[in-house]
Amino acid sequence: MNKITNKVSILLILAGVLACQPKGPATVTTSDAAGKVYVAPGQYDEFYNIVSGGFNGQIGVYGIPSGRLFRILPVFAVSPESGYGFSEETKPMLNTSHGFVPWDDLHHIALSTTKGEHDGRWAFANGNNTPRVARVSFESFRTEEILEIPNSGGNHSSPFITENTEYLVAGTRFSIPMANKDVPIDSYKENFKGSISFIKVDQESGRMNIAFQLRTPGFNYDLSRAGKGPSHGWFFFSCYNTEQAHTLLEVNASQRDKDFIMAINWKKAEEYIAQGKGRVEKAKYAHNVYDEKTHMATSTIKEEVVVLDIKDFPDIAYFIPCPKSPHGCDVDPSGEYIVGSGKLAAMMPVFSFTKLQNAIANKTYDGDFDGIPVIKYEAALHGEVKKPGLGPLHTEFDEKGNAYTSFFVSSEIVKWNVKTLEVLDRVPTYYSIGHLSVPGGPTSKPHGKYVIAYNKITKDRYLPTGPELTQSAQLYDISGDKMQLLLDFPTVGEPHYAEAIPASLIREKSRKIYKIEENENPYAAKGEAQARVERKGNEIHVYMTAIRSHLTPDNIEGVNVGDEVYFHVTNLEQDWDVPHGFAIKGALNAEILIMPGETQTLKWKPQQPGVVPFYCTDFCSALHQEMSGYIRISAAGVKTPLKFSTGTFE
Ligand code: RUQ
Ligand code: CUA
Repeated sequence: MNKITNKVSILLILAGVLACQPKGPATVTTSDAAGKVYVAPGQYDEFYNIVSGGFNGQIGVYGIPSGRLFRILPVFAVSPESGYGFSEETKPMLNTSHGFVPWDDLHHIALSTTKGEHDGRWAFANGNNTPRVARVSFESFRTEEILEIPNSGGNHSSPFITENTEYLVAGTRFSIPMANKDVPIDSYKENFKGSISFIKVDQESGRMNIAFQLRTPGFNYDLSRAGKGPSHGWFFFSCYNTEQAHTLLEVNASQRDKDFIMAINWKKAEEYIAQGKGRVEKAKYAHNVYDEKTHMATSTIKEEVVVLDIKDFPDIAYFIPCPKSPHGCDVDPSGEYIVGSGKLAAMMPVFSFTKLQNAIANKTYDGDFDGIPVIKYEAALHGEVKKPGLGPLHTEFDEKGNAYTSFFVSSEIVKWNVKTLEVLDRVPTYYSIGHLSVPGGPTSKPHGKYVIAYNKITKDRYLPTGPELTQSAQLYDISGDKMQLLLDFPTVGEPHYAEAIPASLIREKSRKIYKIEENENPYAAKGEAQARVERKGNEIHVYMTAIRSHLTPDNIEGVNVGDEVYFHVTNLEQDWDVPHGFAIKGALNAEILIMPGETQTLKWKPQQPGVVPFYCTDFCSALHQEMSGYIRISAAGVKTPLKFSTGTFE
């Protein structure tokens, strides 16, 4: 669209908004909706939407209500945009006990909270396939830490967070034999176990470590939520495949009428750990940390975890029966109600935390499973939402006592009242919604206003792009009695969970530059006077600086085929939004992008003699095209003297 038609359509939209000023209830026209999502040029969005990228291993950052994409944050995937996972400094972030794993499947986002409310410190996310959790800083919008989770086979019920970010949990989706035991698959019932890790978060630095693991019965742990308010100190997990099938789960894991929600008293578990009752087990897992001062990541392999077997500690765990193959397991803002969403059930049970506590006190049990008490269904039940829809998955909440549940099979969002359990409204989604998000929806204090649907299928909603169509989100206004569809917006990757947070909690603290005098990277050149080239055996270290619009040094000679060349590029700029890039022909990894004040390193192995150009890849000034240089490569054994310079020219 050219600028003129663009202007015309904006005017039409605005005219439309004016033309349908409040004329009675809820008749919605397109232009009314357009007015609600229109963020005029130069204006900001009200919310950040932090959206998982699913199989791309990244996080997308969008604005709400506009749906504009601001940034793709690489987490469990290498990034061709920033060089994350390609530069020498960031490669260790993707190290695991299996080695370098450059691609994972990211499902869930958990934003840090204090007293149950968003605090804008960090976002956490799970690597589902090679079990890991990550922490992203809201100052730098970068992945600062990745912790591998041992004894896990699919890190799906992860990460979920306690009220004050004391712990994240990471529960295994698939049970496995612990300690890599080689056993027959059909010995599932006797040999396979579940595992739930409690990851302690340091309140200052955000650093994560596995405080303890719970050993749990062998079935599947799908999703989770922490208690809050009165239920703070508890965690709830949806469990399926309590049939303990190990083949054709689509049939064999759907036999029982009810599976479970597992209620965990983590404060009790914490006490047992403090009393030294945990047993130390060997395990191997990587802990990777990115240091903002050295601009470098390090990877450490850890060797042990502390384990509590829940069957040996009778007051840690209880099972609540929940019909049929529950997926979402969500706790309302008051902390009193726990919603179970049985994918195959025709109603949705809502459990009461108070009733659960009474049932435990009175031992209103229905036998046990593997030694863990099973609470009588009715004893913990607040009530059932009758005939809400087909295939309930996830529930979020607003600030007015309403719940919003996604229904995959009937492709809709259903609004209902948490106390009365009455269905209030329903809207179609296009198509097959998975997760949904109300800003602040999982916290004690929802911000409300919108619900966003993250759909699994888009079919005919957008211009086609071959066999793979864009993934998509949809924004609905929930400020009135009826939900109103406002906007479709494409997402990058497959969105699973997402959270939305007021921009005001993050915007002001966004980092602009790294101070050059605080740069502790050992390969930094903190001024052009420090730029140099050094040979150490067959390693060539180029300490290079970048500032508009030249690289120093930009002429290098005396390098041979067989050498390994490390370009350590320091960006000397101290201005916001002036990264420089670096690329050299034949680099087998990638390019790098260096933020103001930062040092990043690209490794390059010349393979033949000649003169090779390198240049800046980020259009940084009118003379960006001039920001380039040459390196001369001599054949192996040729003694060309080592020489470097900038600016000598006759
Ligand atoms: S899941 S679509 Cu991986 Cu969170 Cu429910
Ligand atoms: Cu620096 Cu272009």
